[in-house]
Parts: sequence; C-alpha cells; structure tokens
Amino acid sequence: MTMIPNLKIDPQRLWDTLMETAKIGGTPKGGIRRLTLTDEDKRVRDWFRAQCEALGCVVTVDEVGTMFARRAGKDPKAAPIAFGSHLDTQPTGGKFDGTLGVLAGLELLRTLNDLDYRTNAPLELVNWTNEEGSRFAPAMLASGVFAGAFTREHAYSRKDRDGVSFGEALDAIGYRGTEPAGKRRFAGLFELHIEQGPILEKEAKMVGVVTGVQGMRWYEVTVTGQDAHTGATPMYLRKNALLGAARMIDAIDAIAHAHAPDAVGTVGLIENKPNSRNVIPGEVFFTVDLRHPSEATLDVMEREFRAALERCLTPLGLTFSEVRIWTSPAVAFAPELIACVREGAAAAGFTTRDMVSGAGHDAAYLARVTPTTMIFVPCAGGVSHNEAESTSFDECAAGAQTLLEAVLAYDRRLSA
Ligand code: HGY
Ligand code: MN
Ligand code: MN
Repeated sequence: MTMIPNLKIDPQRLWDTLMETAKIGGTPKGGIRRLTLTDEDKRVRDWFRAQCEALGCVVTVDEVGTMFARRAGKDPKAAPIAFGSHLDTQPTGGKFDGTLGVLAGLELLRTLNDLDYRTNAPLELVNWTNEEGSRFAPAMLASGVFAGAFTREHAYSRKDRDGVSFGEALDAIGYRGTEPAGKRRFAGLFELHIEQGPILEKEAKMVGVVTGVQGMRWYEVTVTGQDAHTGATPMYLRKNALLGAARMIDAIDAIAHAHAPDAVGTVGLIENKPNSRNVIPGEVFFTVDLRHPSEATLDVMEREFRAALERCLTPLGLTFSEVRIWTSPAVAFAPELIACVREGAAAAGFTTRDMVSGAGHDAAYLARVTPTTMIFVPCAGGVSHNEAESTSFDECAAGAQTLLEAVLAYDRRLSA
C-alpha cells in the first residue's frame, strides 16, 4: 500500500501569490481591472507562463489564447487531469473571481514539486480566455470554442464596444496560439471558484460541492425613438428611447420576481445616445441577462420579456430590435468527480454543502467534453463582481487543499 505523504498546500504562499498578482490591474479600491486581452491580461499571462515553466511545466497556448501548463505524470500516455479557471476580470472585479482557481492550481503544482510527488496521470493547469464576457460577449467564449459551442471564427469576430475584435486583441497581446482549440483531451476537470453568492457564508459551510450550473441567456436590445429638443418638444410629441428602456428595465425585474426564488433578470449594460442633457434620447442599447435552473422556465421568461418589448415600447412610438446572442443551457456535473470533491473535502476536514452555481463558469462548457465538476468556497456577504470581493486566507487555503485532495483522489481512482 503506497503511503500517501501528508500533502498540504502552503496557505501563506497561496495568499502571497494572490496578493502579488492582484497588483496586475489593481484598482485604488482594492479590486482588479484586468479585462480580457488587454495589456494587464498580457502581463498576468506572461507572469503565469513564467511561474509554470519555473516548475518544469510545458505551457501551450491554443488558437483562442487559452493557456495549458502540463506537469508530467508517471504514465505519459494517460489522459491528463485538468484544473484551473480564468485570470480575466470584470471592469470593477475582485481579487478572487477566477484568479483563485488558477492560483490554487499553481499552488497544487508547487506543493507536488516541493514534495517530489508524482501523480500517475499528467496534470494540466488551465487559464481560459475571456471567461467574463465583459469586454467580448458572450461569457466563457474560449471554453465554449474548446467544447464546440462556438466556432473559432465566431470568437474572433466578437467585437468590444469600441469595435475592436477578439482576434485583433488576441494578436495585439501576442497570445494567438497555434493549437486547435478543443484538440486536447482530459480525463476530467475540476474548477475551484468563489461562490459569488451568500449561501456558504450564511450556512457556515466551508466548501460547496457544486452539482451543476443554472441556465443562462443573454440578449441585446436597441430601442429607437427620435432625438429632439428637451425644451421645445411637448410631451405628447416625444419618442423618448430612454423612457422606453427604463420601462423595460422595470419589466425585466418584474419578470424575474414573478419566477422567484430561482429566477434572476438583469439589465447590466446601457448606452444612451446622444447622452446630452438637453436632447431627448433617440437611441438606447441595452443588454439583458436571464437565468434559471430550468430551461422550461427560461423559455417562459423569454416569452414574457419579448411580450414586454411590444407592450412597453410601441405605445411610446418607439421601434426596437432584439437578438438573443447567447444561451448556455443548465448543466449537471459528473458524479464521479463530485464524489472526489466530497472525498477531498472530508480528507481535508471541511464542512460541505451541495449547490448549483448561479454564476456561469468555464466548467459549464467543459462538462460537454470531459467529466467535470466545481468546488466553491465562500465570499464575504456573497458579494462578487465588486472591488470589495473578499475571501479569507483560511477559505482560500481550504479551497486549494480540497482541490489538491480531489485531484489526487481522482488520480488514484483512474490508476486503480
Ligand atoms: O456571467 C457570469 O456568470 C460569469 O461571471 N461570467
Ligand atoms: Mn469567474
Ligand atoms: Mn466573474
């Protein structure tokens, strides 16, 4: 019976690495602004590559910029066990969303090197490009290409609000790799992530055993009215696109409440034109984000949303265009990997709670092509996508230790 040495990650090293990389795109309020494929993203990618190569890993970049750091296993022919997340952030992101999953993976590799422990399967630490979908919609774009949900050309064509395409931005930072996205195969993938919601903290549980991800749909709406003078145009003559958008924002909120408690609906991005204080807005662009664990309920919410467009906008003399740009169906994760997370959390001595992810993650797409699951740890007040996002030293350590134990448990299962 081979004795498994007492493999413990180094919590201080993990924390110091989190704080060190948080400076790359760090904001005065203590968050991170590291939009995908910007210079800040390049800097953290270069740093990540150097750290992995210093551990003896071979780093490969695929054609949509995703980075894979491979650590050899005893059996070079075995399919690798993958783990990781994303290093890109929201414009006012926190220190832990995505970053924890990548850096805990780096800590896992560092620990195995320190103890000269060799897994049977090779290991691959992954940094997925454009998980956030903030600069280039939709979210999880690169993992979606990897899983066959999008073509490479679709990804390259996506433009940010300044008209820069994903492909141009990828070339601008020198991260358009040559490996076809999705070519490589995994034995399984674990993603550690902060919960980004309030449940674990409220129930005082350390580890979330994530059984799946809810369904998500994104839409883009353009409302067209007529620019006109705010002083000389009587109320009855107006075609105020911003008024129409305001009514839609309220209608979308009402639709989500009507399907509570599991539904959510949000207008997060709005552009008002010409955005001048004495011009009645003639055009407004806004985004819609609808989510629910059930596809059937999402279908109902989508119908109600589209009915609201007619109901709210037509009486105001407005016209509109609406397009669904993304749908990510609800996902169930792999029972065998979920079992490894349970085993890992138990081995590490942490309390757990099963849950479905409200946020989208690259794991949702990876589940289409390889056995996949996630591990959650709490974040203060459930707050995320906010510069005040906060996960404690102990919670980060618990997530990383559980990730290590789960990966080793899976490696033992595969080589049994
Ligand atoms: O939108 C999401 O849920 C993820 O943060 N990209
Ligand atoms: Mn994330
Ligand atoms: Mn996020």
